[in-house]
Amino acid sequence: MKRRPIARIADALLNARSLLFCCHVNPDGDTLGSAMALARAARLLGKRADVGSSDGVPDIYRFLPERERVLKEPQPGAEYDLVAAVDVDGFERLGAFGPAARQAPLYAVIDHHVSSAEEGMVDLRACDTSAAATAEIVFDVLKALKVPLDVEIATHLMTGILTDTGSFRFSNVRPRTFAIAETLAEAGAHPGPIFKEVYERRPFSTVKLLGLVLARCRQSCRGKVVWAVVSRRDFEEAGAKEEETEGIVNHLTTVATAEAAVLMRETLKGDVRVSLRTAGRLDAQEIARKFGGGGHRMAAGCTLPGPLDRAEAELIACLESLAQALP
Ligand SMILES: [Mn+2]
Repeated sequence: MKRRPIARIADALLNARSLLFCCHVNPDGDTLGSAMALARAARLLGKRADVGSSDGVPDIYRFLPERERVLKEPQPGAEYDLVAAVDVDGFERLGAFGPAARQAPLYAVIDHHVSSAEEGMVDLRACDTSAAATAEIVFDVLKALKVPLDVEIATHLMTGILTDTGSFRFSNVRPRTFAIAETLAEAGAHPGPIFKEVYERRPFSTVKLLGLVLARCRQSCRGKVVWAVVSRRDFEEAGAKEEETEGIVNHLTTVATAEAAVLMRETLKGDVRVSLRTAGRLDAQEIARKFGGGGHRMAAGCTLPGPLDRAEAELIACLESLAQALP
């Protein structure tokens, strides 16, 4: 991306003494890895830096070197010169850290999503929707800061890129993604062991849940819409936690006819978290936005009020009408 926003963010980080890097709710490898890499870099520069993740660190990301320093809620009395939202734009997606971001003397956004709101609230913005992962943008920021790329920082960034690109398979991968990955691998972060940590050290319950959910997957519009739901009963039967639905939607996208693939899961609070993927003809981000969410053209998310069956009916009807209109 352009030099200017990167240089401005780098200057702001250098001028701050106390920093907070915030992840989005329902955190993924990119938001966690990017925020942790920034916090570690800031500390290497002699600053005080925290990572805020309202929903904590899912078990599959427990191997990340900085996980111990992640806060689930703001520490009482903590004050920051700079708060940055990482891989997210919008205070309400920062969970418990939304107020800290709102009140920050300087509020920055480092992100690769289509930006949503709060234009006037953001002091500094390094956003590039062509980046496969926010970790790619963070890589440029760290380069501008001249922070040495140690194996820990490289591992965080490689995790962000690996998980946001479906292990270098998705259409968001660009030549530069490999160039950055090359540098990260040279610094000691090989994608193989990271893949193993994230995807192949599952508890039995994750596989059990996958089976229960896939066994009940449904389709309509001659296979253009494919979906599955995860109810509280499924979580109980499998003995699984909320975060263990991660990746299930990617099985639905493998259906050849699918223009839209959806996984809906009932949360403990009773609302319905939606993961939406499209084959590219339908705009996932636009659809998610109708329901108050956001994301990218081919991958997006939103939350609907429960109960599950009503949310399912509403969302699928919307997708069916869009899918039917396709030539
Ligand atoms: Mn991301």
